[in-house]
Amino acid sequence: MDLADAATVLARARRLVVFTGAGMSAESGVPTFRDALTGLWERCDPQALATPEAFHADPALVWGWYEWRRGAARRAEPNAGHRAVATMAARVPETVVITQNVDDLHERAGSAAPVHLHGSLFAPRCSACAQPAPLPDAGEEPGEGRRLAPPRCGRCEAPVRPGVVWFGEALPEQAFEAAVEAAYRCDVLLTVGTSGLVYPAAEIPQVAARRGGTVIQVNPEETPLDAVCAVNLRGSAARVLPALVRAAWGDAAPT
Ligand code: BV8
Ligand code: ZN
Repeated sequence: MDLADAATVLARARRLVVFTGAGMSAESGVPTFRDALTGLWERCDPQALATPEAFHADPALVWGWYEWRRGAARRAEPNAGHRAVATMAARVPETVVITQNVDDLHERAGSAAPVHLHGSLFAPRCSACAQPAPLPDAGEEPGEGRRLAPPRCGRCEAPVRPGVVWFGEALPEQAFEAAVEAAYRCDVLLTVGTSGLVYPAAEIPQVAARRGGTVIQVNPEETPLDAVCAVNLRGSAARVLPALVRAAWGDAAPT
């Protein structure tokens, strides 16, 4: 099955889930999780750096990494793939965007309220009392590879932490429940730019397939999700998704 088949399935969808990973933002120049390791951090294993233990051991190293990544996300622009996802939601009555990404590119491309399973770079909070913390001013982010001491909580003086979900931390309960519910109900799930290796997020496409939903994958590489998808489109998000929108609805797809 190929793009034309995927477009036929999509055009008929009534309840669509779009499930995205770091590959969705790759063509916007946002480093994927694994390649955000340069300079000071290149020797680090991302799975070791993205943990509460790493933050506790060296807050400035971890806060610096996230602030550098937040600056990169802030300077990035949504790509044609993000815009195609926003167009789909205007065509399919019930569409839920579920993302593992911590950038805000889906929002900036017009997707309303995407479900962030792994939190967001734009929602720092107190590491002790969880009070939301103000975003540092734009341009205050550190240069690549710089340590930066985290700000202190205005209420209890504890260090502020990034608003992301670290390895070993539970996913936000409300977000995960909403994602499972959407995967349970959908008739089509489009998975884009995810390696399908991180759990429990990687369960989402499998829930949809088990419930009889049709899973379409967009990824230049093979992933474990190949096993559950009915249509496998080998290609990049910014090229395949606009073509899919054009083929499904004849729209002048976003460029
Ligand atoms: C939890 C936020 C329990 C932070 C992230 C052993 C076996 C199984 C599981 C585990 C295990 N040991 C530990 C675990 C659990 C662990 C886990 O799954 N580990 C994996 C690595 C084995 N999971 C957890 O710890 C989770 N929590 O389990 O808690 C618990 C329960 C109750 C109470 C307490 C505790 C939390 C996981 C969340 C971690 N946080 N992000 C940050 O960003 O710094 S994960 C992070 O990595 C991303 O968010 C993302 O989810 C993940 C990387 O995945 P992808 O998005 O897929 O990105 P990746 O780079 O891997 O792949 C990119 C893909 O895009 C590729 O396929 C590529 O081909 C493709 N691509 C490239 N370019 C393009 C493209 N596609 C399209 N277009 C392109 N242009
Ligand atoms: Zn506090």
